Amino acid sequence: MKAAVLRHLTYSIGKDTISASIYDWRVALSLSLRDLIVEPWFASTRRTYAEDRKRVYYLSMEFLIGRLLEDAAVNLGLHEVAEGAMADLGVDFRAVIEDEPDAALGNGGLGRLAACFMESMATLGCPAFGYGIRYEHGLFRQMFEGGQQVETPEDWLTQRHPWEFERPESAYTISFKGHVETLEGRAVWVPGESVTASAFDTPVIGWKGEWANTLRLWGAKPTTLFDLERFNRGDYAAAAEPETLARTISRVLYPDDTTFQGKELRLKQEYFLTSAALQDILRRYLKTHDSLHDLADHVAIQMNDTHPAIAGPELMRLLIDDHGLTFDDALPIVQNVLGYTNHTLLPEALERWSTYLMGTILPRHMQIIEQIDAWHAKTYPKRPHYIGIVKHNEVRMGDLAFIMSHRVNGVSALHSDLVRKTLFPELDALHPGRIINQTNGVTPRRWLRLSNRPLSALIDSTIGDGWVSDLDQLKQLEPFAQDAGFCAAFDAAKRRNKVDMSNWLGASMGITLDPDALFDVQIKRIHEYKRQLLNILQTIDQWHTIRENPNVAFVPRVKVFGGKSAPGYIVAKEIIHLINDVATVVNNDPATRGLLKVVYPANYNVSMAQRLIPATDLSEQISTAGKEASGTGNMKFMLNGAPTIGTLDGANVEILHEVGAANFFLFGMTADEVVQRRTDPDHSRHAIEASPALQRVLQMIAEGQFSPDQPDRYNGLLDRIWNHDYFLVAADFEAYRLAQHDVDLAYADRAKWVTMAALNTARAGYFSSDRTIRGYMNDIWSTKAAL
Ligand code: 26Q
Repeated sequence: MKAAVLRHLTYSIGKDTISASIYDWRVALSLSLRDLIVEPWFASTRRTYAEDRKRVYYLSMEFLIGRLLEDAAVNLGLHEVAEGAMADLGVDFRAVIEDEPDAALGNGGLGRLAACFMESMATLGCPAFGYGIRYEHGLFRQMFEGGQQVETPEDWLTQRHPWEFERPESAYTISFKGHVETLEGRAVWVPGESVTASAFDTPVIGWKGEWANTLRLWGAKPTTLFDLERFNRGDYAAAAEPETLARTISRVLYPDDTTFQGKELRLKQEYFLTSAALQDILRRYLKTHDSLHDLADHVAIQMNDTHPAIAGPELMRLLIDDHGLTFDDALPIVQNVLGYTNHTLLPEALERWSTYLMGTILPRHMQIIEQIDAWHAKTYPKRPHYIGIVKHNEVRMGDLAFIMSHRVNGVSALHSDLVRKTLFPELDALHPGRIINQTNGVTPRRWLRLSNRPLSALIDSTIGDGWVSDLDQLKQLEPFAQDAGFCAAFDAAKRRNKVDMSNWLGASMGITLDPDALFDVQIKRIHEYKRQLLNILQTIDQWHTIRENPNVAFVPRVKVFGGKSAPGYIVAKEIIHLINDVATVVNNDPATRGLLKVVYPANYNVSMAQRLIPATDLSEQISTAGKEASGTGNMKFMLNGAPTIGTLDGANVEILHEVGAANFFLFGMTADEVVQRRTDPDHSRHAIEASPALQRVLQMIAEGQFSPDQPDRYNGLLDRIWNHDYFLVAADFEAYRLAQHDVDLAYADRAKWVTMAALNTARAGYFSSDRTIRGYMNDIWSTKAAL
C-alpha cells in the first residue's frame, strides 16, 4: 500500500513527499485503492456477460453518495492497512479522509436511498448499473447569517475526482424541440436542438470486494463543433452559445424536494438522463442479442420516483421509431421492463407537466403519451372518465409511470397502503396486484461498520462479524442486552462517540457540551410536515420549566438540529431562524447552563450524519402521521442504539413493531386521526386552549423573547399555528411534551436505558438495504444474485 501510494504521488500527481499536501496524499491513496477495485470490477462484468445474466438499471436524478475513500477501504478490508500505510508515511489518515468533499448529488432521503441500494447490489452480487447526472454543482452549501439560512454554490468538481473514469467514447445525442413529420405513415421527429451525453463511470465495490457494479453519470456537452467561422469573425459569445446551452443541463441539482415547479430546464434534465440511459441500455443489449422481444428477460429498469418517468414514452419511441416495432408489440415489452417506486404522497410534490411544455420540448413523446392514454382507456373500459394521464392540460407523471410499469411500489408498509388507497385507488382497481410494498433499508457497511467503529468492534467481539452482510445476526445480541458487562461496554462505546462529537462541535462551533447529557437529535430536510417546529416549541417549554423550577434535578439535554431548507421555502426558513434564535437565548442563559443546550451546526450532509448518528441518545421522528413516506434516518439511529421518539408514520410503524413498545417513545395522532381532526376547523385553537404550556410558549415568542431586536419577527409563524396549522403541531403538542417527560424518566435509570438502546441495535436487522434489494430482486426484477 505504501509503495502504491508513493508511486501514485510521484507518477499520477507529480509531487514528492516534501511538497505533497493532504489533498495530494488523498488523491494518491484514492487512486491506490481504486486500482484494487478494477480487477473485481472487470471480473463482475465478464461473469455477467458469460452467464448472460439479467441486469438491473436504477434510474435516479439523485445519488447522495457522500465520501468514497473510507467506504472503499472498509469494503476492500483495507481500512487498517491504509491507516498503517499513511501513518508510516507520516500522514494523518483521519485528515486525509476528512479532506474529501461529499459527493452531494442529491437532496435527501431519495438520493441517499439510491446510494445505499448501489452498495447493497454490489454486496449481493446483483448485476446492476446506476444511471444519474454528473452535476457540476451538487446540493448548495448552507451557512447561517444572523441565524438565517444563506446558500452558496457547492463545488465538488473543482478538485480532481479520483474515483471516476471518463468514457468519451460512450456518448449519445439527446434531442429537444422541433416538430414531428409523417413519412410513409411513420412518425419522424425533426429536433430543433440537441446536446451530447457523455459517460463518467464510478465503480461501486461491495462488502469484501467480491463484486463491483457501475455508477454511470452523464455530463452534457455541446453536439455542434465549435463555430470557428463565428469565432474568427470576432463573435466570441455567439461562437460559444451551443456550449453554454449544453453545459446548463448538467450544471446544477434542483434543490427542491417537496414542491414541484414546472421548470423547462428540469424537464430537459429528466429527459437527458433517461434518454442517455435507455440508448446505452439498448446498445449494450443489442451487442449480444438480436430480438428486442425478450428484452424483459435480460433487462429490468427501476424508476426512482417519477423523475425518470419519461422512460415509458422514450422506450416506446426507440422501439417504434428506431427499431421498427409496432405500438402494440412495444407496449408489453416496455411494461415488463419498467418498475416505478413512489416516494411521496404530498400533492404539491407530484410531477405534472403542462401539455404545452411537454409538446414543445418533446413533441414526439407528447404524441406517444396521448396514444398510451387512448390505448389504456380503450383496453380498460371500466376506467372512470375522470382518470387519465392527460387531464386539464397536464401530463400526470405518476399515472404515466403506473400505467407503463408492471410493478409499482411504496417504501414502507403504511405508505404503500396509502399509495393504494389515496393516490391510485382507481388504477389499483383496474390493475390489482400491481402495487406492492418494499420497505426501505440502509447499508450497514456505511451506517454502522464505517461510521461507528466503537460499537462495531463491540459487536464483533460479542457475536463475530457475520452481521455486516447478514444484519439479522444482530438478534444474537438480545441476551446480552440484559448483561451488565455488555451494557457497560455498550454505554462506553456510545460515550466515546458523544465525546468525539462534542470535541468536533466544540472545535467547529465554539460550544462546550456535556457528554453525559442526553443527546436528542433531529436531522433531516427542514419541512413543515417533519415538524422541527414542534421540537423547538417543546424546547422552549423545557427551558421555561427549568427556569421556573431551580431546585428540580432535570436530566441535562442537548437538542441537536441539522438540515437544509429549499431556498424558496419561506416558512421552513422562518423555522430555521427561530431555532437559531432560541439557541442564542438558551445557550447564554446562566439559569439553565448545564441543563439545556441547543445546537444547529450548518450544512448538514452525509458526512455530518455519520458523525452525529453514532453519538445520538434519542432519535426524533415526529412527522405528521401519513406524511413521511418511510424515513431512513430513523433506521440509522435504531441501528446505532438510539431509541425513537416518534409518531405512527412511515417506517416508524415497522420500527415500533420490531423493537417493541417498551423500547420506543410513541406519541401523537394516527394517520386516520389526523384526517379526522382536520374536519374541525378550530382544531388548533382548541388544542392551544387545552394546553397552558403551549399558550405560554406561544406567548414568549409573541413577546419577542427570542427576537428582542425585532419582537414581531415570528408573527407570521404564530398566525400559522393559530389559524392554518395544517400539520397539526398544536394538536400533537401535549402528547409530545408528555412523551419527552417519559424520555427524561427513562434516561435517569441508566441501566434500563442502556438495555433499551442495545435492544434497538439488536432488533434493527430488518432495516438492512440488503433485505430491501432482495425484495426488489424477487418481486420486481426477477433476478438472481451472482454471489
Ligand atoms: C421533483 C420535480 C422537480 C424538482 C425536484 C423534484 C424532487 C426532488 C427530490 C421531488 C422529490 C425529491 C425527493 C424526495 C424524497 O427524498 N423523498 C423521501 O424518500 C425517502 C426514500 O424513500 C423516504 O424515506 C422519505 O420519507 C421521503 O420523503
